Amino acid sequence: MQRLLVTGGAGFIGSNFVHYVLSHTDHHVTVLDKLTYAGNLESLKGLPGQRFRFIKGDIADAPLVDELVSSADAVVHYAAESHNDNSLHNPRPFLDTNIIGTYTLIEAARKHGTRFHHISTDEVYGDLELDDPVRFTEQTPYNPSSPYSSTKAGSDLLVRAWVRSFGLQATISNCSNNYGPYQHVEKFIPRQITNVIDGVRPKLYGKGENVRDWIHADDHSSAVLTILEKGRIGETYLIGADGEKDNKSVVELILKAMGQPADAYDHVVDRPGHDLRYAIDSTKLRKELGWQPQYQDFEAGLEATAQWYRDNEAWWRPQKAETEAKYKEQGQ
Ligand code: NAD
Ligand code: TDX
Repeated sequence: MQRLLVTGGAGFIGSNFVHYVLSHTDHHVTVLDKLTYAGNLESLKGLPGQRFRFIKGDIADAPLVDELVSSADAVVHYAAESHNDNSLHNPRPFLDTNIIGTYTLIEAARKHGTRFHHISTDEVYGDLELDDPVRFTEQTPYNPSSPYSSTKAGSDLLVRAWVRSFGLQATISNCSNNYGPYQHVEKFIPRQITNVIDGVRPKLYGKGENVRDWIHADDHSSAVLTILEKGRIGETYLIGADGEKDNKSVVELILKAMGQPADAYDHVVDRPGHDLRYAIDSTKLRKELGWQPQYQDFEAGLEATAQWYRDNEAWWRPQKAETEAKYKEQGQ
């Protein structure tokens, strides 16, 4: 039986992971989360009290982190400032959390000899051309574009250096774009689903040609658990489910799933520095650790996600008006 410390467990992917771990293993989970605008305790409702506890706090708070890491068998580090658009308008919190927060955690993990898994993103590799025959692999050079992705790249490099210089017992995973329940309404898919619920037309940045490689959050969780159990220390694993789609097609599928005409969307101002395409080659994870994604039908997954937002309006409604007001200021 393992005691896991999950940072950022009140956010989108972290909360999905906590639900997944508690229903698929006997592990005990402690969540450490600052409850920023992106954290929501409602995402952690109904979990078994004997195997779950929540601590509100900052991953950059060294004494708190030291105490929690000292009593954990493994740390799974999801906490981050995660939204590219926010990073373009106010980068500072991205440095504080993604860089200093990660540094604080790995210092504690090295002191206590604790197993550490660092969650990262494919965005550290920059972007690909639409017709590039090659996808990202573990060997692709780092080339991040935004304040968000550059701080995630920095945090990955810190973890790699701590492995090499101090023998930190760490693995790293870089995953593609996630979708599923509990995702904040600032993000692309939930923003458009909740717009349609509100009778507002979806907003596509620029021409909508940009490609993202979609994976269901549960498939991300199963991959992380696999790496935690079987991954080789010091290794990086790319996580992806062969889910490439351009943004225009995703909006059209959302409109279809929600009974609207396929062209009922608007084009808005593009994101500065907008990465064109991400695509993951997850051969290493599949071959070496035997992982497989379970959600192969993106359209069905999207329909289920749209239904989740219809059924859980009380979860997202409090964030919607403020999020849209911020986008409006930016012409988006
Ligand atoms: P999110 O913004 O939904 O959640 C982040 C969580 O971290 C929130 O609960 C927030 O309160 C918490 N947090 C922020 N700063 C903190 C701090 N200083 N101390 C403690 N807690 C803090 O993010 P997400 O989309 O769930 O992403 C989680 C992780 O997965 C991030 O590391 C992100 O880079 C990575 N990732 C995300 C995606 C994606 O598609 N969303 C894809 C690949 C990797
Ligand atoms: O209203 C929108 N319209 C639009 O066209 C929004 C919010 C986004 N977009 C576009 C921008 C991207 O091409 O949709 C795509 C997805 O946008 P986001 O949901 O903001 O995700 P992205 O920038 O791709 O980053 C996400 O995946 C990688 C997560 O937010 C990151 O945390 C993760 O690292």
